[in-house]
Amino acid sequence: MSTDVPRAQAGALAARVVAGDTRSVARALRDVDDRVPGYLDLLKELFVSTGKAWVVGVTGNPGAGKSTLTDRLIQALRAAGKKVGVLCVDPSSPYTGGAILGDRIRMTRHANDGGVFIRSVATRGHLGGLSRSARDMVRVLDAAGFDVVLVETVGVGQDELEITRTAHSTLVVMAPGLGDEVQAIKAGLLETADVFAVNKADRDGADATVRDLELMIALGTEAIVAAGKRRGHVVHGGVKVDALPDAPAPADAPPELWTPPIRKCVATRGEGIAELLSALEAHHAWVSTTEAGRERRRARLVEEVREGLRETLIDAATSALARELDEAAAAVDARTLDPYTATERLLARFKATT
Ligand SMILES: Nc1nc2c(ncn2[C@@H]2O[C@H](COP(=O)(O)OP(=O)(O)O)[C@@H](O)[C@H]2O)c(=O)[nH]1
Ligand SMILES: [Mg+2]
Repeated sequence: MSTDVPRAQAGALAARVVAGDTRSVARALRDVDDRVPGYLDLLKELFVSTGKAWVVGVTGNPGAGKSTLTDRLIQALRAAGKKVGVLCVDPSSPYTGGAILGDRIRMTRHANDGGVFIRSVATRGHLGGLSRSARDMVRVLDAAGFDVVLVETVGVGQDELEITRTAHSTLVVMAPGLGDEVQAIKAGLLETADVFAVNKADRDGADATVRDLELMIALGTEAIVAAGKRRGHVVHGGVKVDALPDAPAPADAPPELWTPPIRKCVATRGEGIAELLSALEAHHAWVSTTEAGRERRRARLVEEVREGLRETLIDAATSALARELDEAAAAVDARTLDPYTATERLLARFKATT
């Protein structure tokens, strides 16, 4: 689908999105997801109206209960008068949409609620990947005035972890008996998680899962604090944070280090949801008010600009130097030129053309 979105129309559409017009929000999300010509103009217009929504990522193994829990969170947030946008993101299955269909079925009770907007996103395989699409779509919902945007991923793969970097707060959903404990360590979930939900607490093994997590978190925190003392910073959520000159001992956790709380719940029965939401809200407060939280948000925007620059430069260089690039590659292949010199020469040529 490639409907054209001329510049002037982008401004008009942006205004309708900011006014909260549902149809325009749907249209804007589609344009951004499909990257129709002019979608960047739309995002440029919208950016000034963003930065207000609280973005919550929901990740965890398939079947852990993410969608059921998301449905409950929507319910609780609606009861508190919040407008909620939801993105269900599936990086694994481009067009089948099987998992996503299931996700949406679990949230149908909100279909007629104007304060809830649910949209599915599947991978389109374009450059920059799904995490960029997800980030841009979150911006549309943010600009449209949704107080909270929930981003549910299908699983916990590398793409999904990347997507959760869009979020201010990431909820990792575990369930007993899914082999989650091992998975958590493998996927680096400890660094990603801001809050853990141990769902299906109506089943055996929930307490064991909680204990495993507690142990992991305690060990992880000690390691992080120790590393931070050595290197002068602490690392959390993949972001370097400047530590206070005299970082306190692990026992009394430093304020710049968030320790993820664990909450048990039974999503199907709606048990433990209020407590889970409070834990998430506490994290939101931490992100919003502490220097470490501010640094984390700033670092992400800086990274976004860097990424954009990297892409733009690569595009410009490869199109300006198409012939030279081929020649250099052939020379390297023939061992008449080394790749280091090739890179230096290409850079020099590119600089000369600009
Ligand atoms: N026993 C039990 N089953 C649950 C609970 N939460 C979700 N389920 C079930 O687990 C299955 C997977 O849930 P779903 O929300 O689709 O998981 P997702 O793949 O992580 O989104 C469904 O059949 C749910 O009804 C729970 O708290 N207890
Ligand atoms: Mg799901």
